[in-house]
Amino acid sequence: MKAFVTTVSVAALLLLATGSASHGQPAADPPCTGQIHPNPGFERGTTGWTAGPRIVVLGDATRPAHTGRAYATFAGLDVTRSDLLRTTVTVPANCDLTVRFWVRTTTTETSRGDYLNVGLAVTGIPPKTRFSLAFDGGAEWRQYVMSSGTATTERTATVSFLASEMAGNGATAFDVDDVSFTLS
Ligand SMILES: [Ca+2]
Repeated sequence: MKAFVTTVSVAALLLLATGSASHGQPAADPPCTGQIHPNPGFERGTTGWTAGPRIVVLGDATRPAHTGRAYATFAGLDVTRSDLLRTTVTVPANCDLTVRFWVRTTTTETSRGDYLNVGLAVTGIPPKTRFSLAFDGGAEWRQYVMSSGTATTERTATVSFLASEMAGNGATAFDVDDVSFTLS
């Protein structure tokens, strides 16, 4: 009886293995569609992100999120410090990755001091700052877009938000929400 059960288990395992093998066999390229980040709007805290402390916050009536309740916030404390938020996704071969994000800027500065550098690092391309935002970014949520371009091999893409502020001369806070990663 024991032997019989074992045989059945082995057969089931073989069946599973064969099933999954044939499933992945034709290796059809994954479709270049859809939003691929698990937590683009920070509603699940820092899940899917590497973040310093205090970056993800819950909005309130005076500073609501772009959508949902949560967003990421940087600087605005008028102390000398920096904060980093980043995440990495996989870009399948022959896919283009478009990253869209929203930023709201609250400032008492009248010239460039505190800043938020938004970088995109893609396999095979030197990392680059795509946006360097400062006090003049606007008090309403504003959308920014950047993309990876395509390649014939699978790549990783890392998006980073690096905020830097200096004490004195006013303060600028940058709020970030809905950082979507869409394949096309
Ligand atoms: Ca949100």
